[in-house]
Amino acid sequence: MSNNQAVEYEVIENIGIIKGMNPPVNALSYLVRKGLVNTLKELTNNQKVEGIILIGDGKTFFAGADISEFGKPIQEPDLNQVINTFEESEKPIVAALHGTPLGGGLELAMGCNYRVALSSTKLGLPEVKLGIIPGAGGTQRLPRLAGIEKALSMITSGIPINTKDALKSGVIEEIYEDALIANALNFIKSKLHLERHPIVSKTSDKISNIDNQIFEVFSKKIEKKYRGRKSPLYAIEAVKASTNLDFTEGLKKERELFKICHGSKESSSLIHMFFSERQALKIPDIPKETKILSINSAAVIGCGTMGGGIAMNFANVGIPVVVIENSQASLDKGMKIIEKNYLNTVSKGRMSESDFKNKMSLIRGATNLDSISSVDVVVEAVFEEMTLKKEMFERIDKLAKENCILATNTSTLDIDEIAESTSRPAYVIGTHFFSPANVMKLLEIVRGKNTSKEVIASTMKLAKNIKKVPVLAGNCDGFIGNRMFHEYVRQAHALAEEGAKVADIDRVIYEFGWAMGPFAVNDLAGNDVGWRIRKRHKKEGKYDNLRYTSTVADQICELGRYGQKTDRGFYIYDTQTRQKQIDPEIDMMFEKVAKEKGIPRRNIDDNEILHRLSWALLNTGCMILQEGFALRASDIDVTYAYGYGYPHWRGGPMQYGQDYGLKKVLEEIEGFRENNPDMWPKCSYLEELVKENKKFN
Ligand code: 3H9
Repeated sequence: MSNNQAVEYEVIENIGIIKGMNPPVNALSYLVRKGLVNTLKELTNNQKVEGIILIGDGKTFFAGADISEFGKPIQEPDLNQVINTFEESEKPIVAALHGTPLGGGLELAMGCNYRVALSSTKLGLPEVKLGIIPGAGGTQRLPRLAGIEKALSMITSGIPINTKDALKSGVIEEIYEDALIANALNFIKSKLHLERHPIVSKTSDKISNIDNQIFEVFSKKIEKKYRGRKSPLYAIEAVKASTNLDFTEGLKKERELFKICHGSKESSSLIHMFFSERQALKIPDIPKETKILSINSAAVIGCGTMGGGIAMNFANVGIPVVVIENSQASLDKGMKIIEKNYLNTVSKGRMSESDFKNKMSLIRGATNLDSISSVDVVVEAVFEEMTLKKEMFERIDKLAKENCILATNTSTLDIDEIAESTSRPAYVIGTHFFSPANVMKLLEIVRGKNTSKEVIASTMKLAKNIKKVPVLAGNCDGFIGNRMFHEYVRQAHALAEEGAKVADIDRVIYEFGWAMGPFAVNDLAGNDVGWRIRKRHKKEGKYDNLRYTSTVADQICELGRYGQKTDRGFYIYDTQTRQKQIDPEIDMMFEKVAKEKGIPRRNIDDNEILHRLSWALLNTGCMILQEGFALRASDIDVTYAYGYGYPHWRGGPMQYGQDYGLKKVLEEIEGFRENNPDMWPKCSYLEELVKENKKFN
């Protein structure tokens, strides 16, 4: 029987079953909330019904509040009202969980008398990932069910737990391998004889006599991870309220803190990031029904730092992969590094010994290119040098089977030129992995002019399968990420030449929330990488007339100061601890170069440092959009958050500028342009947006 489109119910013998019908994830949108309350009322009035099962149709139990409703006026009943109605039900209710009961979904389940689950279920309160805190009783009910420590850990990390853990912590009462409804029916029937059923909000044994120190310990523990962020701290405060206020007052406190978070930039930025990441998967000219090539085996050519990391991605999801090197010695060295990386994870307790063995067994080494002949995808990860890559693709073309995707891992090189060295450019695509490739989430996928839609769609799908966040880029020098980064680094050097200290530039960027400042990043990645690219640019006659040409960056490379790997770069590094130390000599080098170039030196404040670096990214991002090398501004934000250590909670470089006000951004850029015309190319796309008072996309 149907109640409304979003919630249905049926009665089997003496049990009513309420079913959420809101695909794809049963988000608790207005119609669902209304449907839940109405359905419960009907089942309460139905004399035949003695107990109730709450379940979600499709792939999951309710995966949380409907995030797309955030920021709009809430239509009643709100989620707290729904949960109260369920908690006050005179007939016992069991929440039968599967998929991902997250956020408001888990909060609703905790408002039921019992919870049972399929073994594959993942339960969690991920609200901090959206810059909010659980706002429908999660901070008050979870501590009562699972204890303070578990609640703090789940709520501040946002990471879902598995059912074994949930059972042990008291969040659920039973686990089933299959037949969820049949098992839930038996479960609730076995409880009908009881006079009273547990109500989470009425219990208090797990929240009594708590030493307040635990909250300080947790605040300290998360300080580094959530640098600059507020919601995780508010979450701790809300959980603390569960121990020193009664349930109703605790809920009020939670509401108050939820509202503060809900209206924050932190939250709007993280929600922007959530939807942007999913939007990036949608390619307007590639229909949903495009054929996807199945990928069951892979080859990676080159087992250096990148190749090894790339191979691990395949093994991690059970795809057998052959890694190929040109000598046994290089292969052995590469395989040893892969093994060491996995063993590191084992030693941290994040991987079992058998899992390690299983992953290693999926990675096979070879020194002969013939090994690629049967695989579904080849990722070439040899040295970043065009002649070498072209030679390699000529050989790959001769050996790879029909329909094999031929991917090149490059950060800047022309995909079309590489594709031309094969007889099948439609199958050639760029896959720009970020180092360390087994850790970094971003995968910049670069379409050449001849890459087929099938190959693009299949590579996007593959990226998701290997747990990457893919962004599609066009084939321009540096694609999206590095083309922008190049301008950002150039700007950092200009600032240093004009008088800002290297350490101050890095400090401002770090304090803004980036993982590292531009100079520290270059030291980590290796200053020789950019040096090589600049030499290539020079050879190609690019950027010849520019006043700022990263002179000091070239000079330190000439001195062999490649960065962390040589213990010296823009900083000096302790060989053992990797601790960095400021080297005044570097600032003196910038001063000397400024003198030679006739650049006047002055004091530059933090605000100018931040804005020049931020708008250098934004202006270049706008150029990339104007030229069609990125599909949307939000794709650029995803690129920066997942590949460059940009703080997610600032929304990405484009969103940050938009929040600041594009008109003000443009005015500042025009001011900077007066001093440095060649650093601030005019971008008509940005100018038009401002003129027409429009936003990105
Ligand atoms: C909350 O509950 C607050 C409460 O404490 C208090 C309230 C008062 N809402 O990720 P997918 C869309 S906060 C709206 O590709 P998967 C998503 O945009 C919420 N839409 O699937 C996508 O749309 P499209 C706490 C949502 O299988 C489609 O569903 N909950 C929501 O890879 C498929 O998503 C969360 O934070 C939503 N809540 O992963 C859970 N969730 O197809 C957030 C998804 O148009 N969600 N969509 O691009 C997730 O983590 C994953 O989506 C999930 C499924 C693991 C559930």
